[in-house]
This record gives sequence, C-alpha cells and structure tokens, in this order.
Amino acid sequence: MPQLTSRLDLSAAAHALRMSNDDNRAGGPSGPNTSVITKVKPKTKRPNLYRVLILNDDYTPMEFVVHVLEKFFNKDVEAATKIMLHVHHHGIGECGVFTYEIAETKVTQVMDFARKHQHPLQCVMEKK
Ligand code: TYC
Repeated sequence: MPQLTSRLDLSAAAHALRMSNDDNRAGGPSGPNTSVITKVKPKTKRPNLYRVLILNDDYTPMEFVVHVLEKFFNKDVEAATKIMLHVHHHGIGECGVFTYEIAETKVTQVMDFARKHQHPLQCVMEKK
C-alpha cells in the first residue's frame, strides 16, 4: 500500500468519487450519495520513556559517582556533583530520561563500570 502524505484518506476519497457516479449510487441512479470521507489518523506515536536512577550506598566514593555522571550521562562537574549529593542525602536520584534501549544501555554501562572498579554502586531504570 502506498504511503499517504495527505491527512485525507485518498482511497476513501476515490471510493466517494465512484459512489457519486449514478451507476454506483446506493438505491440506483436516483439514490442518495452516502459516501463518507474519513480522516487518516496521524501515525506518529510518542515513545515510552524511562528514568535512569542511581542508588546511594555507604562505600562508593563520591568522586566515582561524579565521574560516572560525567562519563555516561554527559553532565558537567557541577550538575554531576548536585545529582551525587542528592542521591547521597535522599537515597536515589535521576541521571536522565531515555527511550527503553538507551536506558537499558546506560544501566548496563554503569553497572559494568562500577563492577570493574569494585564499587557497589547500583543503577536501575523505571518507566515514567
Ligand atoms: N554515600 C556515598 C559516600 O558517602 C556516596 C554516594 C553517592 C554513593 C551517590 C552512591 O549513588 C551514590 N561515599
């Protein structure tokens, strides 16, 4: 089926034209024109979004958490320090909001990096 660029359904419009012809009219040449032109629903859907969160613990160094936020979430040192301190005081905090695949990748990258450096830092994702 060819893509429709108009918001009007062209096949419905063609059908409406055929039905306006006497020979195709409901009830014969004198019957009513009952055709309906339907609108095509715009097909763009907003993606599901996921928060990536880090959790506080007693052992991961503050500097390491700041480094993680800079490296994987593109935060500058001020923003990273703010998030780290929020997590330190409140137990959990948001690193960013992403589509499913990106969020999953970030979680894996952080968990692998923390493990490699033998820190217990935990990173999770949560549907918005
Ligand atoms: N609470 C840790 C400390 O005092 C620092 C820390 C902050 C650890 C944020 C994890 O997600 C975290 N060293």
